[in-house]
Amino acid sequence: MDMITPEHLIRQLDIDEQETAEWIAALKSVLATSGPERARFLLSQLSATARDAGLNWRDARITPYVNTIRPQDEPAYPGGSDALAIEERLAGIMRWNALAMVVRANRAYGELGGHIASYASAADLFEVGFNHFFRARSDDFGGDLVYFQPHSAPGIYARAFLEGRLTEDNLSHYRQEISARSAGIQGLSSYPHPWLMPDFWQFPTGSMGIGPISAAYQARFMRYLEHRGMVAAQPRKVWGVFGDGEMDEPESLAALSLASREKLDNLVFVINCNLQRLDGPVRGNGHIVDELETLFGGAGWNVIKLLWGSDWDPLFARDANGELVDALNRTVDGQLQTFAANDGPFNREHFFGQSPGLKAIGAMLTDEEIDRLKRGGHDLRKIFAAYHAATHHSGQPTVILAQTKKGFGMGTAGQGKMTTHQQKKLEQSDLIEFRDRFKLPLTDAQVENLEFYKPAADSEEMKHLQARRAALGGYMPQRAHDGSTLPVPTIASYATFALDAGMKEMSTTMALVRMMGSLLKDAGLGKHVVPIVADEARTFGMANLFRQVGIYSAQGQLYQPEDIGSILYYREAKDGQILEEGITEAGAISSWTAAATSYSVHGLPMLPFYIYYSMFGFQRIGDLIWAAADQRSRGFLIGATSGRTTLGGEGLQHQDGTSHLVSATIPNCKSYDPAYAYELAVIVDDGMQRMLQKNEDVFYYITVTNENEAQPSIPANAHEGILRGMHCVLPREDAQVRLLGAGPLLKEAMAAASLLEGIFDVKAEVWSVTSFSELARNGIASERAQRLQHVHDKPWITEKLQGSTAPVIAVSDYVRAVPESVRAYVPAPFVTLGTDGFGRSDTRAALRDFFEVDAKWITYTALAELYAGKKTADEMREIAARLELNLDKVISTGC
Ligand SMILES: Cc1ncc(C[n+]2csc(CCOP(=O)(O)OP(=O)(O)O)c2C)c(N)n1
Repeated sequence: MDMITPEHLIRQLDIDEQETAEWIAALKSVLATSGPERARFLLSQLSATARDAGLNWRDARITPYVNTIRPQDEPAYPGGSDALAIEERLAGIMRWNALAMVVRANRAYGELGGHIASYASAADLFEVGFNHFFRARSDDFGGDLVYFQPHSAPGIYARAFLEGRLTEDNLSHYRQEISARSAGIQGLSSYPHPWLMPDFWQFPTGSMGIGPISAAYQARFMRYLEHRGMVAAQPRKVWGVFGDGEMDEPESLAALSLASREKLDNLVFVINCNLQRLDGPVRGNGHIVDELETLFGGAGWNVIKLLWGSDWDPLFARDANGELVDALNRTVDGQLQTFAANDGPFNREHFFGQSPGLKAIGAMLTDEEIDRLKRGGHDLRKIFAAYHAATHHSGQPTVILAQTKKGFGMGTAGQGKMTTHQQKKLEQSDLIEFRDRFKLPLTDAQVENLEFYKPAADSEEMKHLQARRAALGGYMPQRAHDGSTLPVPTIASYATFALDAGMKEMSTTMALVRMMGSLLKDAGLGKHVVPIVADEARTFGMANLFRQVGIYSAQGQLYQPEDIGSILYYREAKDGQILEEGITEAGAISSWTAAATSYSVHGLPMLPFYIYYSMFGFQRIGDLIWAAADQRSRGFLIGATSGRTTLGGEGLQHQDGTSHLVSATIPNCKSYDPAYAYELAVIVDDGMQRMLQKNEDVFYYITVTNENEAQPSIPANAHEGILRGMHCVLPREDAQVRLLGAGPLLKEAMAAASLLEGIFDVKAEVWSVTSFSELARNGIASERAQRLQHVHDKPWITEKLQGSTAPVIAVSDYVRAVPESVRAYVPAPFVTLGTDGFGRSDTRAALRDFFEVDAKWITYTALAELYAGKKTADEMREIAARLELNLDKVISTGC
């Protein structure tokens, strides 16, 4: 324990202790006589003087390793010591039931997994929240929102069991959702998943990092709704309880400056600093709490350290010369973990045994008392004080760094053990120890059988628990879906220009922005539309919206914009409608998710359009989109500047050839790659009908491009095909080949049809494929229905292509796997062309030649299929020569 730390160095540097003491005494006297304001003023004057003298001094951001809130500043505990005692008993019961749930499941099926140690460390943090702070939504209050640490889910179920919301049957089916369902029971999902428990969980947090960033943007979206007058301004809070290990995820820290910049005092993070993650200590050789204090404090958050329980207060009171604080400052987390894993005598010897002064402090306690010394996050009184301070703090978000013990109460079996994270089995002796530790009224046999424990309804505990929740507005978590709808404008009101385009030139991006501009003006729907961008509004031609609906800014606009004279000036406003997130796709999608779930979270449907560079969507932030899907989001994701060969010059890291492959894997995401503005209009209309009118839990991914082209008007009877994935745009009854063109490459297919006819006298039919994934899903469903139920409905694509064996050539601006997904349902020879490989920067024409997806390559491919076995290699070379194609191109797949 002989470590050189800053505190050691400070002591060595203190060449005049007498002088130091005088300065400190002077400050204390100012504090006592003139108060903290005056003290703060004097300190900043001193700081300014030091700066002027060139001292280059800055206060360290790390405060001593003690509680921020002093005992004398703690508020009284509501209900006094009686309530405290009941709540401690309740926390013990929650712990037991959570533990029993996990151990039971694993006794029966060893593969189910689950966690005991995380909730064991977090139980008190949750319980104080549930008993005193987390307010449910009611008729006149919007409710607080809580993001729960995912692997603490068993504890949340345990509470719902006591509240009467879950039954023993539910608890017995923890992590057995499928078998539960076949028994007519709601199983309990491993982690918070609204998709699986739609009446219970609100926010999926199972993927580390998603919870923190989502919570921050959720708090910001709440403000956005308030500032725009969409919901009443109420003192609601967004709480997030997260792990200290989880803070290493970049997303966890990504929104810290947003939260402080926007003064989100409706946001409280509680970081459960049990000092351990899965493999071992989070910062074995340092203090994670100090590191987080620096990070959050530096970002402008109000930081509350909640490190030690009330039983430490008398020890600190005895610590006149700071030896105890000094020892805590010096004890790194790895060592604190060892202390947690060992008993009183060990701690007496190795912690209090470090110096005579510490020994004397340790002598105030028995070994048993040393063993039971609580960390702050296990002391209801201290937790209450921290939460109380957080909820009364204004102007800044608050983080509570709550020090706990991982596996608290799991005794020698698990507390503070390196391996405790994954422990899901306990010996009988450990279970008995746990029972005794938390004074649970269970017999040995009940313990052996892992029986769930629920006190009688008229017991003190149950009455208190119910009364507290009633006082806080009801149970939590609870996910609402009240079925409110929004009026969907007629398609003619915003998209006539696209439906009757009459070969007018425009890109699909322009068409989308124009539709959105009209939707924003709609009297009924308009104010519910939320345009979201990550610093690309100008790229997508959205600058006109700056002026039209304004950019949301909590502070309004404190400057005169340089372009004030222009009609499209950069207008920021407190009631602005656009969420301009800056360069953070992760942040922008978090805003989108908040808006896309507002129908449930706030009972207020919104319609978000997040428009972004398609390459920086599913590829970059796919997991956040997966979480949005779990959360039953409803809205539009618009992948702009899409298409590997359509984006042109931007090159390898910008050209997206894969997003449709990923989006197709998300069950409730409907993906479209439209070619024409009228297709886009039909898809947007369908999306609004399904999401806003029929309340379907789906969302839409639509790729649009920046390539200008002549837009035809909508042909008759195209509607169903557009939505189901393909419709015919160039019918030919006696077609010798069929060309399926998707998105921007439809025009190449159309040009190929002309070449085939004009040069080679081959008749080609052309189909516009708006969605390979919808076609494939339909194919999979039909195939299964045939196999299992002998239902012989043909897939849409089969139905459309049957009756001919003419070869089918499909071309997409995405990798070939996208069109390949429909191969099984094509009743004719089938060839796919796509853009596999790395992108390049060049013109569209050069890229399409390079990837072999342009009109000439489509033509050649169609002829190669048509003439297979009929023409020699030389004859095919001749054809290629006529098309000016080089069949010996060295690079054929873009690699
Ligand atoms: C993105 C992601 N990576 C990894 C995991 C697996 N995982 C689940 S919990 C956990 C450790 C969490 O440690 P911490 O945040 O400190 O919480 P504790 O359990 O210690 O309270 C890990 C690695 C995950 N769920 N998500």
